[in-house]
Amino acid sequence: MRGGSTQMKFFYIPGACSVASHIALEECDADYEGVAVDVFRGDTSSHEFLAISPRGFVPVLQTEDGAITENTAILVARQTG
Ligand SMILES: N[C@@H](CCC(=O)N[C@@H](CS)C(=O)NCC(=O)O)C(=O)O
Repeated sequence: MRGGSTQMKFFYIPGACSVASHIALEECDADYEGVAVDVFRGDTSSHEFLAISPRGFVPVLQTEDGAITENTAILVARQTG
């Protein structure tokens, strides 16, 4: 993971379905910061997280153009963008 002011943030739960998008980000050498979400601590129902992901789910890829949720959408966005 590398630094940078327009760096994307990727919210994931280790070992959860977000691993599909996580692998894709690594495979395409994307410039992003990984943010591990602790579901057992209640992170997915925190106000901060719900402001980013209103359904309270990972994965979320936060970009300068907004947040992308759903593995499929993230995979397509990385493939086409
Ligand atoms: N269809 C969604 C599924 C998202 C989903 O179910 N995420 C789960 C982890 S696999 C989650 O964030 N759960 C958090 C919770 O239940 O609080 C996708 O593929 O992105």
